[in-house]
Amino acid sequence: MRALEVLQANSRGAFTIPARGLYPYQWLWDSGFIALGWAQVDMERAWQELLCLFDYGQSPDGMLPHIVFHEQSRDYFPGPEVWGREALARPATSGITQPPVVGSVLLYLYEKDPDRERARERARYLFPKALAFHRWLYLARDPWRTGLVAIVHPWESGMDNSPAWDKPLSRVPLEDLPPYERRDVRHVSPEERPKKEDYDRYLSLLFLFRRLGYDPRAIYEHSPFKVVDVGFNAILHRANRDLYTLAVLLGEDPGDLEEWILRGEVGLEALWDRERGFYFSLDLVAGERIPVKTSAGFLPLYAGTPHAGRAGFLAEEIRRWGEKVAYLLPSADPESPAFEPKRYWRGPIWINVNYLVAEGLKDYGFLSLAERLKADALALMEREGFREYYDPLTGQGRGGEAFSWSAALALYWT
Ligand code: 2M8
Repeated sequence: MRALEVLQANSRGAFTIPARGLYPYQWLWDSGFIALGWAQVDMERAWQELLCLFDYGQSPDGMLPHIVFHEQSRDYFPGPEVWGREALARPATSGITQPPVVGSVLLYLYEKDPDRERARERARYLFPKALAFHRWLYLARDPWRTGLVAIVHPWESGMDNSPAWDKPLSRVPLEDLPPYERRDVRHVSPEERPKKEDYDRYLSLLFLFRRLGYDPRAIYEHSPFKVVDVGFNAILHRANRDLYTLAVLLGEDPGDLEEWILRGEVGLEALWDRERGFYFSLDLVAGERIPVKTSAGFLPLYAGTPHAGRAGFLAEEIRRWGEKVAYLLPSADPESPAFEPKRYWRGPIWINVNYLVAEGLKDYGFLSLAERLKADALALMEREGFREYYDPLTGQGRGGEAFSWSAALALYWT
């Protein structure tokens, strides 16, 4: 299947599912990457992707959920009945969020659209909604105004079973869970997915949040998993900068963006570990750094916060990882004992991360390394098709097939 055919096959009118069977709804950060793909072939469809997300997904307090359950499906667990957030007039949604790439995608669409009237009209409509989402993130997840927001569930990082979450997740008490049946392992081999222990804890957190009525304040206070994810915050910082640019272009009031940018820069740079020369996430419950090297640690390049010296360290580290694998960029340090080249976010290559890190490397002038991340991603997709992820040692495609954000980013790059 060609890249555009993948998007067309996964399109459900105004939104695009990540993959048939495995992920039958609209996911938050997937839709951002997918809109970048639509923008190469059908600008109106790209705008629809974001409009659909905000119009149907956003709650009155600004929150954007990680899944909008537009349709009924028996393919996915946990579905809307497990989350228990059915709304009257809108589709049901999940009760947690995901990395905020949409602000950056909004600026991209605004700049790319040749129909300037449509671009202005759509951007003016979506800008305050994107701003409200960021305001919600700071209110709900940074009550102490540190400049960094917390995630309360591994699913919020988008990198679900990242080895960085092993320790903080192990502290989550197991609920007396009702019997449940995973559906992901009907579509994909269990060796390529999170383990049962992980799912038990993912669900324990879900049921806790549900009992708390999804009240953001109660969740922040009581969640036994509370982490400052370097990847999430890097993406948020870049989106703040991009929304600020958009505000200036549109002549809109930038609200608190300037303050968030200033505080975010200080916050992100505080995640740098001088001894180990890497950016690490913070476990807020234990009050300690999580010294586990994953690809999220390179995302400050995309945020644009490191000074040249630190950026150089990161580029060197990527080159070192590159000597241990056939293709870049593995999602976890290939030398670490936690590295599993086939298992989801514990080693495989993800096309969206290659895109984000390559953008950052380009901004810092590491052009040949940026080119390698892009070339490796394109070579893998050419050889194996648009898979969800790829084994960095053999290049073998893994996880879902005909995967939307892979196809979308191939369109973006070619
Ligand atoms: C994966 O996560 C979902 C939960 O959100 C799952 O495994 O059920 C992750 O790779 C996530 O980053 C992605 O957005 C989602 C849909 O592609 O799948």
